[in-house]
Parts: sequence; C-alpha cells; structure tokens
Amino acid sequence: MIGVISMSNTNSCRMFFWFTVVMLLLVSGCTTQTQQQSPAPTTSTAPASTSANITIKDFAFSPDLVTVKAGATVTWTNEDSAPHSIKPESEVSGVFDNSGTLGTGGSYSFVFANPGTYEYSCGTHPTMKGKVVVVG
Ligand SMILES: [Cu+2]
Repeated sequence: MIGVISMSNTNSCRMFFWFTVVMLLLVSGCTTQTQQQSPAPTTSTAPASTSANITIKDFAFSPDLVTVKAGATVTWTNEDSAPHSIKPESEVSGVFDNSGTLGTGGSYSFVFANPGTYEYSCGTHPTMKGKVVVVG
C-alpha cells in the first residue's frame, strides 16, 4: 500500500515536472515569436520618408515620383547645364510654391505640410514632369 502511494507520488511529480517544462517551452516560444514580429510593423510604416532628394538632369526629374510623410522636405538640385524650375500644377502659396529659375547647381527645398498628390512640371520645359505624394 505504501509502495503504491509513493509510486503515484513519483508519477505526479514527474508529470508536474514535464508539465512545467512544456509550459516554459510554450512561454519562451511565444516570447521569441513576439520578438520576431515586433520589427515587422516598423518596416511596413517605414516607406514614406521625412525627406527626399530629386536631381534634375538630362531634362528630367529623377526620381520623377517620390513618396514622403507630411512635414517632409523635398529638395531639387539642377545638375543640367540648362536652367530649370519646379512649377506646381496647382500653385497654392505655402502648399506648393514655384521654385523660380534654378541655374546649374541651383537647388530648391520645399516642406510639404499637407497630405496629397502634388504634380509639377518645369516652367521652361512643360514636358518635364514629376509628382510628390505626401502621406499622413
Ligand atoms: Cu526645364
């Protein structure tokens, strides 16, 4: 009788031990998953930048499409020998201002405060077109 009781005690001790081991594994597994998942949202919210640089070269804006966050500064630099400008399709003071003429090496920076799609062209060469997409 005593032997039977001590046997069952040993068995429940072993069961408790393995139960604890399994629980620890599950908990550590969950912790590891959480650590692996946490960088993902950061990456998915990262594409829109707080600044962008656009080069004007060979009568083209490069890149001709940039996506930035609201409040971002976009800077255009003229690397052509010809003068160019940034002329907003819909020019609203303070929302998207005309750069005026940029000579060789000249640059123009503008802060886009409001989300939206801002199309522009070159004031001298209307076929030169570009777009700034501002996301909230
Ligand atoms: Cu131009």
